[in-house]
Amino acid sequence: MSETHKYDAALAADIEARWQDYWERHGTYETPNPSGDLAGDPERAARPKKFIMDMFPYPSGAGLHVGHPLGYIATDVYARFQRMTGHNVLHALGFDAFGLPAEQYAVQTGTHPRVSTEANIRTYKAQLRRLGLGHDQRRSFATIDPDYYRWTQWIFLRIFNSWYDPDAGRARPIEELVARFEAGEQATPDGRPWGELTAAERADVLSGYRLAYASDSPVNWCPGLGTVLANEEVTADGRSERGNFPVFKSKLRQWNMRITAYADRLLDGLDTVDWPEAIKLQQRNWIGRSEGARIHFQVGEKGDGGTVTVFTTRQDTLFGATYMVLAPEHHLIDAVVPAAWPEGTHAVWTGGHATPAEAVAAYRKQAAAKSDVERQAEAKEKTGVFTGAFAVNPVNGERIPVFIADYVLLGYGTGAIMAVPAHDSRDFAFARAFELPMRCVVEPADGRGTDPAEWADAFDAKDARVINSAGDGITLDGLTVPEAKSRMNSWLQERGLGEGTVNFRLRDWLFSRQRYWGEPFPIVYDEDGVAHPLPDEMLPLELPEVEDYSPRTFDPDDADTQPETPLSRNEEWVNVTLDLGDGPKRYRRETNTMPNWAGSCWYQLRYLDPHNDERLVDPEIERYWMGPREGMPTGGVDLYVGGSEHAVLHLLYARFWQKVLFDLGHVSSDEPYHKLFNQGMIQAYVYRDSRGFPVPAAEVEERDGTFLYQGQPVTRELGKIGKSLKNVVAPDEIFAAYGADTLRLYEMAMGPLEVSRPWETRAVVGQFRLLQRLWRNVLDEATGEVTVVGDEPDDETLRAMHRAIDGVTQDLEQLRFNTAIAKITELNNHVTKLARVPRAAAETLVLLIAPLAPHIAEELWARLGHGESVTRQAFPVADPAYLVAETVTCVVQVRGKIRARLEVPPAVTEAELEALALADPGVVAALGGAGIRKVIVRAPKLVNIVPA
Ligand code: ANZ
Repeated sequence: MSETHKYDAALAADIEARWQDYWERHGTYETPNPSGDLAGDPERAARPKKFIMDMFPYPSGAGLHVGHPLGYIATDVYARFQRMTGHNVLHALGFDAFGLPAEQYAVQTGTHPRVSTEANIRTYKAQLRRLGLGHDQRRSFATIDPDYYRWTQWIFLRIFNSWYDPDAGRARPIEELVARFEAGEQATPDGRPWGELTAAERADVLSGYRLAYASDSPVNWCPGLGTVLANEEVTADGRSERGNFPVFKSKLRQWNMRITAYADRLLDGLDTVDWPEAIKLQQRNWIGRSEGARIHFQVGEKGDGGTVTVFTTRQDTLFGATYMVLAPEHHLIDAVVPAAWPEGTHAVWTGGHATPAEAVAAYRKQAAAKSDVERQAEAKEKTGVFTGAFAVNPVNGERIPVFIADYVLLGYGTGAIMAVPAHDSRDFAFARAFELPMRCVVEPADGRGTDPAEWADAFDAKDARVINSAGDGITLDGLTVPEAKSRMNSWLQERGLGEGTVNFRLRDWLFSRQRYWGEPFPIVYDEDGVAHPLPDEMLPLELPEVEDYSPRTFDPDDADTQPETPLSRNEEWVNVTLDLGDGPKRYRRETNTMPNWAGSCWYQLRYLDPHNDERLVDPEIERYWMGPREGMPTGGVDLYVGGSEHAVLHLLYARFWQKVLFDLGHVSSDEPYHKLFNQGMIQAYVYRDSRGFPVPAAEVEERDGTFLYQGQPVTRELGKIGKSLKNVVAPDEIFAAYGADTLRLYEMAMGPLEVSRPWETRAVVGQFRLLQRLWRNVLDEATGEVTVVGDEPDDETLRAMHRAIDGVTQDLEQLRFNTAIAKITELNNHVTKLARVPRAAAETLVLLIAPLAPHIAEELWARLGHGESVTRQAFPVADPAYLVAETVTCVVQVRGKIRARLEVPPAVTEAELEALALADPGVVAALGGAGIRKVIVRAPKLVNIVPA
């Protein structure tokens, strides 16, 4: 116990430590489950519920800085408010702990990643406890716990053992597909009966359907990190998001998740969730749905080069296609390239090469060195080379030259386009550079003529009419673009020349990494290389304890390297004898590990039923906390708070897993997170010296508006908080100076939660003073005696109390913590002015501030004589009688006779009052159309009108 009774840092520390111990001892934040303890408590079981979640932390070696807890404090305040308004609240926090950063830190420091990760988790837990966060500790876990990742592996196996049935629009168990093959209801790719395929052939066929599958396709290979990466982990300029190393396309056998099967559902689901529009938009763009057509072109004189299929969103412009472009990596190129340049080949088309083969080889090499973004840049000069081959435009039989050019990407559509230079700006620029013909097929409405040779750029008005488009059995002239598209689709379809289609930008999710610190795949290979899932009883497949966990990395710029998995170095672990149902056999384990996104794809479910080792989650518990309900048809967590940087990574992956689990009947909610809220960032000042290097922010002095470090002037700007910018403020400093309640209040008061805000250590004291004033409103600092009195509050105080209750309730419900604090401050200031503080006013203040500053609220509540924790006290409810604005009665006289009484606000102005009086029907009648000589106004009580 502190010696004095003044609310200072020492007393705050003492109060906070005591209440944190109390909460822990009493399990104050433990939340029962419906099938467990709640079953015996019908009153509690009948309450409404709220599942409130944060994006869980990745515990780094540096511990928390003041920017980290912003979201955690916000959800904690909201969760406390919901408890006080009678909800069963599920609020817990686990740790995301596999992945590259932990592993890199381990490699740097030479400690095993498990050791350093667990130490980091301990530090985080202590810091979070010090903040007074009300988490249900029994529901905490880390993704690296074997009894957690056992279920990550179990889900992987469910995904592996299922396929997406497009007719049913959902995932189904793979055995149901096998049954269809066996019954002949579904044809095998080469038409042979299922029974005639070898085991390896069957495995191959199924691999083409499974939602998790291994394939040899071009992947993002990052030699600098020694691992392959998902598209989502590669920056717009073709480097690794982590480490900023070059990323190359390389053909490697890797695991993938068939997230593309869910493209439509992932789009549609966005309409059912309550998320910021900006995040929905990012997901929509990432999924990138385009409606268009596939059109087949014969290549070579008599179709002898085969068929090249293009994807276009402008099939209405097929008559304007004057050449074709393939991505330089397109697999058909080698088959179409002739031995020599055709007669009369334009000199600019050959790139100065003697043969088409030489030209193609040289160009491919040049293209391989560029990232997709560089290749697609609008402004870039268009490059390419003629393949020597021609294709036939199916709509008019025209021979058109086939080029390769890097502005066409292999990974989009079909990797081939029909070029319509008059109506596509990239094609226009290319056609100009290579002197290719252009044909206008959509009427320019802006006054320009129909000869593209005269134009400065392509013309693409989509509401215009089609021209120059009549051919064999089809005329588009005069149609609008949408009409022409649909007519073209039917024409193509009837002749087998193509069909309308929907293309997605989304690619399958590359799911294996060549790292040690991740979940091992529960997959083994037999001697024919066929992948077998481990049976559920063999889970978890634990990560072996190894000496050498370092990734093998390479020269970051050497694209020709090959990854090596650290797990492959442990021969005893890799080569095993297992009985998978047909007797003991030798197998080789998969040595890749899962990406660090795997653990966060389903963690919301683990909070629900954290110790279940029989099943993923008890269905009754899942339905109670996450199931669909009124206004939430797809169910999900009630509130999920986290940074917007996860828009297309974690949030897309987690939605995908949830949907698969939903389809397979393991959960009742089709979406994992119903309401998403992105908190802003806490930024801090960064000071730089004359060379531009950051200097320690804590040592900078301000003098007359300039900033000095060791006597030298430095510049100031706002930036992220971090070690590299030398501006870290640790929460521990603020705890020591003011305590956790002040830190919580300060972070919540800084501004609207969604807005980024600058940290200013000197401003923190403002919230400390609020708590000191509150403290003095309840008790005497000198003696520690409670000073409140039993008097009924006066009218003005009652109004102030109920206004605050009403405003704070609405603000907390809407996550407007800053304005809630402003209203509490206003009431506190009002109470400070009273000579004697009525108990009712003091208790209202304590209850209102309890979600925000729970320690001082507990202490004051106890000192006010209450035996129970404030945590589950009812939040005060505003009495509407005190919310109506005060009015006074104004008497209106005409010729000295009372003609009307008006209810007006006390602060009404003379002009307003005069206008109100003259408009009153009683006054109008009394005047009877007579003019007015004089109006005497004594606001707010009297108006006297003298008629002419
Ligand atoms: C002919 C055409 C005419 C096109 C026209 C556009 C305008 P979105 O909307 O992004 O789906 N395209 C198709 N595959 C490509 C690839 N692999 N690399 C680069 N470009 C590709 O864009 C679809 C359009 O982008 C397609 O429609 C195709 O060009 C081009 F007046 O075909 B269009």
